[in-house]
Amino acid sequence: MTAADPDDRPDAALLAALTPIVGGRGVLVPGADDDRLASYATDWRGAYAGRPALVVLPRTTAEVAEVVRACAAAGVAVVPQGGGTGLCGGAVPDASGRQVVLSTERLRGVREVDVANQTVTVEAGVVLADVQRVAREHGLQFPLSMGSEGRCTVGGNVATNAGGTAVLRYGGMRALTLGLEVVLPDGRVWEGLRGLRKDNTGYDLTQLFLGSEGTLGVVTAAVLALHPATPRRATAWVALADLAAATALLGTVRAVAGERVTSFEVMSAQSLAIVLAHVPGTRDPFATAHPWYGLVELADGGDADVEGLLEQVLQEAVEHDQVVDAVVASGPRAAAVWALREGISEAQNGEGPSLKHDVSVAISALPAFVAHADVALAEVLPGVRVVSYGHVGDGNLHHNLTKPVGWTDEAFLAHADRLTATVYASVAAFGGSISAEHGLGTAKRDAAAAQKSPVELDLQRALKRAVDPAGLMNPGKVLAAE
Ligand code: FAD
Ligand code: 2HG
Ligand code: ZN
Repeated sequence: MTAADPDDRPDAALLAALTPIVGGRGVLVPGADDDRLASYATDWRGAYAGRPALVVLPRTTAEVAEVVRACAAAGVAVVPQGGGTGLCGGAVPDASGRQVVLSTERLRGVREVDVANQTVTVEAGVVLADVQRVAREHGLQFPLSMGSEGRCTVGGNVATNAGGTAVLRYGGMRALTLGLEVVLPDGRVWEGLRGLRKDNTGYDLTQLFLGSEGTLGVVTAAVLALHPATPRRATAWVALADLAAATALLGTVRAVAGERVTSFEVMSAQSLAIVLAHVPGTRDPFATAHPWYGLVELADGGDADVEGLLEQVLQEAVEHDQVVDAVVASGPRAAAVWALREGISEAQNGEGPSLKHDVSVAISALPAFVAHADVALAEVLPGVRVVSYGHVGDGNLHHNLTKPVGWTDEAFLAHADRLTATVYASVAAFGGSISAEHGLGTAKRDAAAAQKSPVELDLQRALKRAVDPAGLMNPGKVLAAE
């Protein structure tokens, strides 16, 4: 984008309408503010890029409502944006230069902590790690946890129905969100900030906005469910002969440790190799390589001996040939094995483009799914590196692909569509989903539509039309613009 490009000149009438609402410092204008504007035109990973007409930074729900109303009056589309860590292009404007990016970065208030009700009410721009910190300060925890937690926001978490590494025990954002405040596409505010765990008064509007990816309105605040703190933790890093061993081990862990199982993650040998190559300070806990690795975490808030419980799990697992080797870690050593797991996403960027496939199948079908997909992928592109890892306790793998060694990015990307179609065909063969936790954005919109029945698509389009008849709220995301 350059200041000289006439297409980049902002709509003067819209600018004049928005500036009094948010103040001069609350609007970024192409040309004048190009340096600051650039980061709002792309996602954090740099995988998607667009051209905003303007970037607006409201400070309150009332300002968000006025901004949305002004945009609706001008017939201008609004793209809600949180931390920009979404992996499907949902927060990025299109290339038209006519969409307004509405950033929630100045909506950072913690409105209320209700310790007895175990809830916190926060504004949409609060960063996930800050919600976790606030909960800790009150002797509680907010268990949503993921590699992007230092940047992603509550609004983004709600809008993508984010998952992460503790879904097995606590559920994802759907389970953790009790109420919402949302600015609707016409600028009206739906005030649904109820911290109720039971509320059967008709259609569940809160859940309607979970996973709606900014296409039904701008989430401005949320009531989140907190949980008792679980300071006692025990973490194991295990070597596995294959993925079937992982699913068998999951059964053992659950049988022995019950609800204390917080995380059950896996990563393939290829995933560990790229972490060791690209993440400084990491090292392989074992002397030799193994086909798969697992990370198991137990946690308790009382005085349960979780380390003893984990030892018992591992003993049973060894007896049943479910693990080849294992280390139990605590303190900094536990943090070191978590770094191996959390580092994969970033490490994969170090190997060039990552074809991301955030898929789920039934846990029992995971080994057969991977075998099926990998045979087919090797036929499409011999040497393609499958960086498979994820939340096996939820049946969710990130079956990502990296270029063959020595290939250029361009040569690899020429095969991208066929490779992705191959993974999706395997997902369909096993009755799975092509988006387990990241959403659709623009990246998976059409592939998801192709797998839905006409009835399901009709219902989804009808919902969109009912809430956003003018089609101005993040158009083209989740569903193709009509
Ligand atoms: P953005 O990227 O800004 O936006 C995402 C979508 O939400 C867009 O469609 C946007 O329009 C919409 N949106 C944002 N804010 C609002 C709002 N206030 N109102 C309405 N719509 C809004 N995801 C997981 O589920 N599990 C993981 O384990 C995980 N790990 C990750 C690790 C890394 C290293 C990275 C880079 C990403 C990871 N993600 C993961 C993806 C991402 O962090 C989540 O999707 C997160 O919820 C996005 O939050 P955000 O604030 O960055 O949203
Ligand atoms: C994870 O589980 C995230 O690490 C990111 O969901 C996955 O980058 C990815 O593909
Ligand atoms: Zn994930």
